[in-house]
Amino acid sequence: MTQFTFGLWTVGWQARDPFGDATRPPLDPVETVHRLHELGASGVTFHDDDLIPFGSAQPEREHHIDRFKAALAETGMTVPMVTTNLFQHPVFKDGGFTANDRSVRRYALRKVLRNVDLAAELGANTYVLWGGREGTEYDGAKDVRDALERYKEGLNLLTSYVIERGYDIRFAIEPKPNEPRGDILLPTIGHAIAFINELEHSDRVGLNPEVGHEQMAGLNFVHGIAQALWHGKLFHIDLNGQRGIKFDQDLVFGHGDLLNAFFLVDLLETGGYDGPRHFDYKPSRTEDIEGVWVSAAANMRMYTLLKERAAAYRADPEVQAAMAAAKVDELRQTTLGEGESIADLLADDSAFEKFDADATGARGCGFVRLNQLAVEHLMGAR
Ligand code: GLT
Ligand code: MN
Ligand code: MN
Repeated sequence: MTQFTFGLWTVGWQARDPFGDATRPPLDPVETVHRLHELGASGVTFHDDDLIPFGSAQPEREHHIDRFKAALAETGMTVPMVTTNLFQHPVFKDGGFTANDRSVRRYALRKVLRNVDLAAELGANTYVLWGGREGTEYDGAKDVRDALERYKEGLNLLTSYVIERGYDIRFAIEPKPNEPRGDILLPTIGHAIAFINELEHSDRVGLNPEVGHEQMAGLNFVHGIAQALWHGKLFHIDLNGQRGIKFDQDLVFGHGDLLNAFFLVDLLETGGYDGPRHFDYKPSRTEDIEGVWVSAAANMRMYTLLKERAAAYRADPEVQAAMAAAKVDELRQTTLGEGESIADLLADDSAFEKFDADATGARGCGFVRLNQLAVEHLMGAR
């Protein structure tokens, strides 16, 4: 059974945007746990402030945690991932880990550490860091090299902390190119991977890529995920939909670039990712509370349909023949033979002197035929 999870902030979004007020009432996290469970989800995720309102006193804090735990126990829902809100309160207007103001950075770290303890208590093994406010509008406002040093310092402290405490927790950075900041640090999967390689305990740090965030930058999400898998860095994933290069839409999964979603599911199902299929979407502002649950169910239904169709695509003998004709599997063969040296390659005249580049260049690759078969499977036409 596919493990589907949702952030409390997704269905709980009241649809307040920069231009308009909320169109829906607040949702009680306890109700969210029950409703998502009924719909077939296996777990929930949250920011500290989604569960415990910012600034709550200790007894209040405990009350919120206790009734949430009771809902989890009643339903058997899990909490595989937890994260921190370092973007809402005005104190974080210039970021958390990379704010120019050092006291803000120290406060941000304390806020995260407190919530990491709660994450461990609830059995979460992934802790997401989305640095939406870590960035600038003006190039002179922040020295990016200093900001990256401070980001690194923050991550090194967090990994040391979980190791010291013996927590089974890994951190997952979530890249985004812009919004709410004009330019956000670690804007893409590629930037984040390069950054992770500079960290002290880099094995404890990976990625939580979001479909729409890469697509906002015009990038191919399937390629990004494939590279993250190749580096062993796909720790978690945020599934949703986005229609091209514009503001972050957070549509239902598959309601954006459907063909890319098809190949994404194919990759997740065959590429060795065994983490939760986590939906980070926003029920559109036009929907009422009933529409919220309809859209939540739609995410899981889309994933399941795409999974079925991707499996049928792979099992289709015509697809297998088209893949063979397109030499998809040949890319798995090493370019030099086993034990073959550069000297051997240089001595092989069939590789160069006798190689007919014109004839090979004239041969079609057959990729369109293969893609048409994929689209037909996706459409249910086969
Ligand atoms: C926020 C953001 C998401 C992140 C969440 C985790 S918060 O809603 O838009 O992409 O995953 O902090
Ligand atoms: Mn988003
Ligand atoms: Mn996200």
